[in-house]
Amino acid sequence: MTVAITRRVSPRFTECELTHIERIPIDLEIARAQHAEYLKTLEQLGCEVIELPEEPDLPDSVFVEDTAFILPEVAVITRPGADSRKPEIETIIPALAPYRLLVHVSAPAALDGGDVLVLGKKIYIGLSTRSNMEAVEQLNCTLEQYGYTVVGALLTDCLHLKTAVTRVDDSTLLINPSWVDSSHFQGYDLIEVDASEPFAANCLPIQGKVIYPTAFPKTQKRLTQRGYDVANVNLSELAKAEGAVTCCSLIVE
Ligand code: CIR
Repeated sequence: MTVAITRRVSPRFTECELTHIERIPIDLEIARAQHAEYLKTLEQLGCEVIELPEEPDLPDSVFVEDTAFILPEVAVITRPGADSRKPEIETIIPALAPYRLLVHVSAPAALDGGDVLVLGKKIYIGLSTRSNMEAVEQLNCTLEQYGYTVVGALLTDCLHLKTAVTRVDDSTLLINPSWVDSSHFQGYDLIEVDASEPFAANCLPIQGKVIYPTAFPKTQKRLTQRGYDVANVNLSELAKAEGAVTCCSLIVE
């Protein structure tokens, strides 16, 4: 059974962190309704959805992806780069403990889960405003015993590595080559986003389907033309907070 750990939208969601986009009004009720649809999609794809209670004082806490990443052997609890987000890990630790041995990164390392792209035994960390080389070094030490190599990848103009590139399947990545150097990913089949849809590189493959925003029809066509079966979700209000489809769940296979 695939488990998806999620968290309800905070009542203070409209006070979210923003780095690369302008603040525009967010409708909290629409954000909550869209989040509920996202959870329904996960359930329809066969996930057991765990919904953690809302965090009244943590605006970005719906974006649980940033608090951890999960490998077959262990789960790594991150140390989020934004101070407002550091307390988010406290309730993620007991939520993940039943599923995996937990390991941690510690200061001076900073790491958002959105910067972590796991491709087999190679783990890419986006060197962003949120994640640093100390995290790469610590993870290399911690995860070497399980056979992983951890490398940093420079980003330009986007929040997280997974804003710029995500896995579609074991051999295929969806990428915006303007935001991350595609030469990191030689050997993979790369699907480039349509140039008019720079935020289109974030997708969530689950149980043979690809959860994907309704906002990027041109890039979606590139996925469907290659035979991928897309499950659409409208996350327009969460996108105003710089969130996307991977950000709202922690997937435990
Ligand atoms: C932040 O700036 O931290 C949030 N407003 C957005 C986080 C999105 N998370 C993700 O892409 N993994």
